[in-house]
Amino acid sequence: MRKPRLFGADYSVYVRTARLVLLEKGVDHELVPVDVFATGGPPMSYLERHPFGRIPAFEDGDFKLYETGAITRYVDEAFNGPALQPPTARIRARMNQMIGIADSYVYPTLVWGIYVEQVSKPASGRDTDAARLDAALERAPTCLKALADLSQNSAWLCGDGISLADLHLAPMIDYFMKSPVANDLLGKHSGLMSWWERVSVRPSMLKTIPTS
Ligand SMILES: N[C@@H](CCC(=O)N[C@@H](CS)C(=O)NCC(=O)O)C(=O)O
Repeated sequence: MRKPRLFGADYSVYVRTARLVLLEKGVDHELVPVDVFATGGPPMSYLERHPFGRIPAFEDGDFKLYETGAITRYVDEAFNGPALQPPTARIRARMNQMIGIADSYVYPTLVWGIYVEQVSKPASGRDTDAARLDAALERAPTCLKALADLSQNSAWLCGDGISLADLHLAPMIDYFMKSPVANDLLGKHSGLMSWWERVSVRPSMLKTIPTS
């Protein structure tokens, strides 16, 4: 039976996004462990799947793919299950815009700049890079305001139905929400806060809580 394989670790926001999409589509799949942060990096053989050594990578039969945005769109289009991309060009463009914002601004700012510097590094005995944290704290309001403005208080980020935008952003916001500044910053946008309360209890989110 067709059973795609996803390569990566459950701590990764991008692996989680791909898993969320597979789960929301109801696609039976296997998660093959690859730890990119292991001492010495991922196994050399993994570079054949992903020459940049990042996670996730994906395989559906003889079709191999890397880059989360490509994986999630492929899974949405190649498998049965609820459509996760809006049917109209403009709303789909909005969704792709939000995914671009997630990759270019939200991930480096809210995950690496704030969560990693303020929560993850101190928890593992490493020093916070104060300059990096300050820069992220300065940029965070712009990230959140952009998402709030574009989502316009709708139930999901692109309207009435859950889409790839929600599934790309939810794992990033989940790490961000563990930082002490998050509630105040997100609380300035009631629509986004309601979205977070809705998406964070989705069965797919609860099934993919990082264990490491
Ligand atoms: N552009 C890649 C980004 C994936 C990515 O950055 N994954 C992180 C884990 S969340 C990673 O592999 N980091 C390893 C590293 O930076 O060396 C995608 O969309 O899949």
